[in-house]
Parts: sequence; structure tokens; C-alpha cells
Amino acid sequence: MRISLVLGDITQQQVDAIVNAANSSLLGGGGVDGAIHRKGGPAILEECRKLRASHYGKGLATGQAVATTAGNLPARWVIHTVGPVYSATDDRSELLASCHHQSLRIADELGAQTVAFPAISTGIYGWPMASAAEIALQAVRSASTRVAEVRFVLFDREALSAFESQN
Ligand code: AR6
Repeated sequence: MRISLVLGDITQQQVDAIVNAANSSLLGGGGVDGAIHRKGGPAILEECRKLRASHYGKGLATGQAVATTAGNLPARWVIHTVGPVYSATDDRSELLASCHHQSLRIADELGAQTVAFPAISTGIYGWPMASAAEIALQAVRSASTRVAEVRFVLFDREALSAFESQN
């Protein structure tokens, strides 16, 4: 598998699937989640609502992932995953790694060859960038998957250099 690191906006990526740093409600929010719903259009939210009604009455658990259409985005699918809120006292690294493993498992089920990830949990959920980069890269490297390219799409230079230092 090829791992690439790029500076950019995940909503513009020409890949099979983009990963959304969602919350357990699956009903949208700020940050990357807000951008994906805004640019992808209402078809994404409509599928999220159906998923809530059919399978996730209590919401999607932290560390799990589920796919919907990507609506008007160039990607074909959005894989929604729920990152852990950072805690300085409770080590939640396994949950952050799980977001990456579960997203790649869903990508395999879909037959997605190229998958773009944002820096999950590093915005509103407060995870320090260097630590998140180390966990995300290690999780992707250790994954058993048929995905051919994982692209981390970093939103600013600080995030890009944190990922570059861990790669
Ligand atoms: N493309 C790539 N990266 C982005 C983009 C974008 N368009 N927009 C923001 N980022 P966050 P979280 C970066 O807060 O910490 C939402 O409300 C951003 O700079 O989006 O997992 C959800 O609904 C940061 O580095 O996600 C949840 O409630 C990274 O994406 C909660 O936020 C993740 O920031 C999830 O928080």
C-alpha cells in the first residue's frame, strides 16, 4: 500500500472514498464533518438518517465506521468514523487506531482502492497533532487491507509537517 501526505481540502479529493471525522449522531457537525455535508449535499444526511433509524438507534460507537454515498463530491463514498475525544489522563489511542482499521475494513467491503483520511480527532476533539499522526500512520501501516493508496489530507502546514515527521 502507498501512503501519501498532502496539504488540502478532503472534500476536493479524487479518490474512491473519503473518511469523515464524524460524531456518534451521524447527523453532521463542524470541522471536516460540516464541510463534507455542506459540499456533498443533502443525500449524505439522508442516508445517515436512514442508518440511524435502521442500525444505529443509539448512534455509531467511537472507533467504528460506516459508509454512505458521497453525494455531489468527487469521491464515490464517505466513510464516517467517530474519533475519540482526547484525554490527557485516559489513553484512547486504541480507539483512534480503530477508526483507521474500521474505515479500511469498510473500504475493502466497498471495493474502494483509494481512500483519503483527515487528521481524525485533531480539531474539535483536541488530540495533539504529533501524537495523532503517529497513531494514524501506524494504524494504516499495520492494517491488512486491499486498499492500494491511503492519502492523508492535512488542512494546514503544521498538520502536514507533523505527519511528515512521523512517516
Ligand atoms: N479537509 C481536510 N481537513 C480538514 C478540513 C477539510 N475540509 N476541515 C477541517 N479539517 P475536526 P474532530 C481538519 O474538528 O477533531 C465535528 O463537529 C482540522 O483542521 O473536523 O475529529 C464532528 O461532527 C483537523 O486537523 O474533527 C464531531 O463532533 C481535522 O480536520 C467533531 O467535530 C479534524 O478536525 C469531531 O472532531
